[in-house]
Amino acid sequence: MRALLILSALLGAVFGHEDFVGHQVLRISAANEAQVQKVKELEELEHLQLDFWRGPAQPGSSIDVRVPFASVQAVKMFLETNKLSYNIMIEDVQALLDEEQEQMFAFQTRAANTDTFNYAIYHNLDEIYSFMDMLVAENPQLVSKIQIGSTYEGRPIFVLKFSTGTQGEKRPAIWIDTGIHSREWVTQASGIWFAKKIAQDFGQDQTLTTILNSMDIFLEIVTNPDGFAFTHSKNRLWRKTRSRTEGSACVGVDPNRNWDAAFGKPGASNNPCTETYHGKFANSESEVKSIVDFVTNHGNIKAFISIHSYSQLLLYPYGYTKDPTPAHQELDQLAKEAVTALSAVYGTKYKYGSIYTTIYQASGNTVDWTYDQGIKYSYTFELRDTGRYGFLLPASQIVPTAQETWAALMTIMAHVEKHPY
Ligand code: 0X9
Ligand code: ZN
Repeated sequence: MRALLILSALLGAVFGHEDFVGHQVLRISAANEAQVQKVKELEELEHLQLDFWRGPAQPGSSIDVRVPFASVQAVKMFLETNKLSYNIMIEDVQALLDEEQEQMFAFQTRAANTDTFNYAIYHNLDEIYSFMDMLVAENPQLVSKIQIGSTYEGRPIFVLKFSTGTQGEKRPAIWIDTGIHSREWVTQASGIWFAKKIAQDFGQDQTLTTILNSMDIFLEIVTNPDGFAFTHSKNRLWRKTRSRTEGSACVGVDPNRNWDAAFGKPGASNNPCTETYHGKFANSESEVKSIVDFVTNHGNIKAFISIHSYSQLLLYPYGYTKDPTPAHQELDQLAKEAVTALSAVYGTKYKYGSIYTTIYQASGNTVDWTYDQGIKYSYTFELRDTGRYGFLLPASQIVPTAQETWAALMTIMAHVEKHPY
């Protein structure tokens, strides 16, 4: 084990992994609007290189921020001076990353098939792409793989199609994507588990079989392949795409601000150096445009579910405005049923509501666009946890997270199947 650790440290040094030694994640509580403003001032101080994991949003909701070692003192001073209370959620980010790496190396073996595949550890892009090929090869009657486009760096973008229909037929369909934000690793890991679950339960589970007898399911596990590859090779905490912006040294666009729904309006940033940069124009990111083209060409998608982490939320449109959608009542009721089913599995508590009212204003986000395209059942999840580990959820929580999320997904999918529109 020691040897492995040393080896991975060496490899990290050779290949130039970004290191997070001494970085801390602080949870700040801003009780009133004035305090929220203070935190926003802190956010403006670019030299501190802060990475906001959550918020700032409404007063009362907590704010999680990763602070590089060199800024820890200054940030704590700022908070104390401004009477903002905080606690340390993660003492040393690198220590968690080392543990994560150790797990990945210790249990990693090339699986020969999807039964021996290890669902309880994190996998890299090659492993996930070969998982998809194995699943297709094992279930040729049900599963196929479609390439919907290529990334900025030239990687293929794949979607798994689960269908009992005939070729060329466009049945009403359910779309699920995971990993549009590359660092949200529990989402891609859950996507893998969902894929196996669908293949396994078809013909066994009555509800899923009924769904698949009239509808197709599309599942995009790695929605931001360049970003995901980068989280493995260079920077575990990379969120955006990897596209270059002319005139800026900063890389990447937030693929959850790049959609053509109130694009560029409040709730996104026009600064390429921020984590919520919306990009030069709507659909500038090929990872987004590929989905837009797919959805438009398909024309019969009835539910669109985009999966993120973390915070334990089930959200629906809008994010760009506080105004409720015409479908508000039904979406809210179904969200309530879905989180009830989710909680029944392991007791995990979820909140639900519109994006705007539940977290913060977010323009150009995925599900606002899909809803405005006429896809009524547009939902987005924020999976585990509520911030103890944040984006660095231990691998031991992958399978439980996927299982409970599946209960919520089944609730939504069964409702969609029963309510054609
Ligand atoms: O800021 C975001 O894009 C989302 N939070 S995250 O930590 N996953 O980046 C919130 C925006 C709306 N929520 C979802 N689309 N899940
Ligand atoms: Zn996200």
